[in-house]
Amino acid sequence: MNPHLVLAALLALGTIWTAAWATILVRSKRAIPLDSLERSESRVRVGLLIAFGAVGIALFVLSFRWLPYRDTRVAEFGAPKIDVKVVGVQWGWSLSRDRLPAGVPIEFAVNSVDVNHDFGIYDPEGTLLGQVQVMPGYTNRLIYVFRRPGTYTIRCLEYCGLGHHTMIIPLTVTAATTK
Ligand SMILES: [Cu+2]
Repeated sequence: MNPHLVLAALLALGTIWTAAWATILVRSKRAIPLDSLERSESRVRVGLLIAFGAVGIALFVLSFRWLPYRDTRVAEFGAPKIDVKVVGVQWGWSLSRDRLPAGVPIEFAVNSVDVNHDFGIYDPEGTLLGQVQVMPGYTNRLIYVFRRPGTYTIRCLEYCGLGHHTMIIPLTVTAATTK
């Protein structure tokens, strides 16, 4: 998500919030009978509650398309054409293949044989492209399409013991489609 959009949304919500409370403050200075003041304040509170609830629910629903779950990844990248089995172990990675073609949806099926790890893929410039939790007894899935060939890097992103920092291996992405 564009960080400037997030900032703009936060500023807009903050402005509305501040304006709403400023309005309440200004109105509360008028000498009006206490019971009618309480009634109007409670009306404002209920109105604000409904308004912010509606905005929150709308943002929650709109954010579904960014969820990194399998169905949203398939919708974004297409059905995976290559499966790669990944096993994390203290302290290393085992991949069923370490040469992959660019431009093809790839599904990494990720598992651990001991403790929790985290499977992170970095591009040749060191930017994190995607990651999933690596858990014993559960296969987590990450679908990704490499846009260009190069030497990518897999790193463990969850501290998993003394040798955690050694869980780094290269991943070669080739231009040609090799199955
Ligand atoms: Cu680790």
